[in-house]
Amino acid sequence: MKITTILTITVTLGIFYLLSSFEQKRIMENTRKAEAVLMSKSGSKVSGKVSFSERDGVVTMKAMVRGASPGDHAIHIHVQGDCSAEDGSSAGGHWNPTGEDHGEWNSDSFHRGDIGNIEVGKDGEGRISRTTELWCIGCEDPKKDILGKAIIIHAGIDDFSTQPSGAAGARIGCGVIEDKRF
Ligand SMILES: [Cu+2]
Ligand SMILES: [Zn+2]
Repeated sequence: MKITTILTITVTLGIFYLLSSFEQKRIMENTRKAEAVLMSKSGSKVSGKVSFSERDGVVTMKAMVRGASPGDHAIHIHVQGDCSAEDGSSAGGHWNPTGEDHGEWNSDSFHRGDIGNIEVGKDGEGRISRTTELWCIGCEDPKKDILGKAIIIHAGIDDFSTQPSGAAGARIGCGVIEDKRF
């Protein structure tokens, strides 16, 4: 191989490496992350984690629940980031910064905390994900900012119609949404 060919390949690879590390850095700097670690409430055995990441104005949520009974369980963002009460009541009502009625996610009227229902299998595990421009992580717009709120998992199903909270029953899991800087 000619020396010029080797040089050309080396320089090209070097440039690719630099560009990809710049791109990596750009993505890291433009990504914010938050997380809620779920603790059991009302005598349940629920655990799990809800992670959020925001990039270019879009928030992606991934929730994982363990130790719940098989079937659908309501999952919401509640307004107070306080899981201290044994029944989860300290988390307050649904996060509803736009003053709408309770409802199904992305319907005509819904709370910004109305994530929906998480389907739990026979093994007690369930997952749900959401991608939205309606939330942000620490942007200080009170209509969008999810930091410092609480994730609540309920014993029952959200019927999407009963006011103000979908008749979802007891609170069996709770976690505060906290900033997670890398
Ligand atoms: Cu709830
Ligand atoms: Zn609601």
